[in-house]
Amino acid sequence: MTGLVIRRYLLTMPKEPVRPGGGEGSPESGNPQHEGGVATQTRRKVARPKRFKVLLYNDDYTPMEFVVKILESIFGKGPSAATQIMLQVHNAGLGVAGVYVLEIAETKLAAVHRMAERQGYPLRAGIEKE
Ligand code: TYC
Repeated sequence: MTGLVIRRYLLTMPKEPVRPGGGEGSPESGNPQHEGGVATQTRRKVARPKRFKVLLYNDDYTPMEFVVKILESIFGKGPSAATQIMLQVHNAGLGVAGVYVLEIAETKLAAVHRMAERQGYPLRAGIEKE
């Protein structure tokens, strides 16, 4: 895919340097520029969004069925995956409910806390950078 795009850029490169400070050929746009007749390609780095794990922690009071329900309703897990993750948390002390970009992870975390508080369960959850 990238190879095709670069080849296309080379075919469509302007003969003259582009206007200073912008336009399609500026470094910001990621398009090619001419420099003394030599084709150069300036490519901006595309930021790969950092990802964050939403973790669930074990406790002695939150019912297993409730944790499964949280994993299904907030994290979109099917019954089998939800049960596996719940058991992982129950047995190992913590487990990963899902991995998301920060804003989504924070929203899911808030949803977990809200649901647990409403029912009066001490379920703990947190976010950790992947
Ligand atoms: N340990 C709880 C119980 O035995 C179940 C549980 C699982 C609680 C996962 C919290 O994140 C949790 N009822």
